[in-house]
Amino acid sequence: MGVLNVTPDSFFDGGRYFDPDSAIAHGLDLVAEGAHLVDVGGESTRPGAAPVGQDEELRRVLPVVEALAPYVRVSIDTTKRRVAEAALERGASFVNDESCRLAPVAAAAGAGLVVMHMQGAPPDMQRDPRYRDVVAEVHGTLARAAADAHEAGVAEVLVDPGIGFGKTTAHNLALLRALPELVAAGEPVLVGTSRKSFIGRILAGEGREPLPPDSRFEGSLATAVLAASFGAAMVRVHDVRPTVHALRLVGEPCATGGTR
Ligand code: PMM
Repeated sequence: MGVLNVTPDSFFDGGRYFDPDSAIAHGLDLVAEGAHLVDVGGESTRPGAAPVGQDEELRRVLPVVEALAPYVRVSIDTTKRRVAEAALERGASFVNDESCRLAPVAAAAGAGLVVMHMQGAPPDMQRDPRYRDVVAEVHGTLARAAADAHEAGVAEVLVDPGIGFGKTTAHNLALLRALPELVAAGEPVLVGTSRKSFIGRILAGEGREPLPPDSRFEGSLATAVLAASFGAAMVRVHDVRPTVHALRLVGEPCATGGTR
């Protein structure tokens, strides 16, 4: 899944693809680089981001969804019902639902659905996230959300532990280590670690300023490889070409039985 944020303020690609023409061109590049799905978002969910009104979000995403849909599966990354509905009318076929409230919308359109775990909401979710048992709580919430989505009539559901959404570095690492258990629960798993701050924190070391998003590529690739080798069905990334190349190597020895 290639990330395409049509926003001025997303933490990594914010402002790069804010006008529709550059967003569409970048989306087509992601397809050429091997993305199976392009995730179009019009509202940043970085911690502390300002909310965006519905009309503005529609204005940002709809031309991009419409232009890309003939070439690739498009998912709409939104928490707003009307934005999801309008994007599905314009050709999107997946809803990336961080709010876990949009299953009926996906079901009505025959679309796929990502259900993602988030504790709190972007304005303050990183203030002091706490869990008694992060793995049990996140996995339990996702199992219920996936069951509800199937019940609502969605056939294709992906579950996503929501790395960085109301989680400390320790919570994120625990969830990554527990991916084999989440995979074993039976729903296909999506993981989004790309360029996130826990990578910058780990690379900088204890007590130092996290490395900035521009310096988190290798860490992102490492976590994508880890997620895929733990059985994740999809990874959500900004850097599609190198990730596709790396994941081809993860799949190859198993797929061929190691021919060389
Ligand atoms: N992360 C971001 C946005 N949307 N959706 C899913 N399903 N999973 C994620 O991990 C996720 C997401 C934040 O990253 P961005 O600002 O680069 O889009």
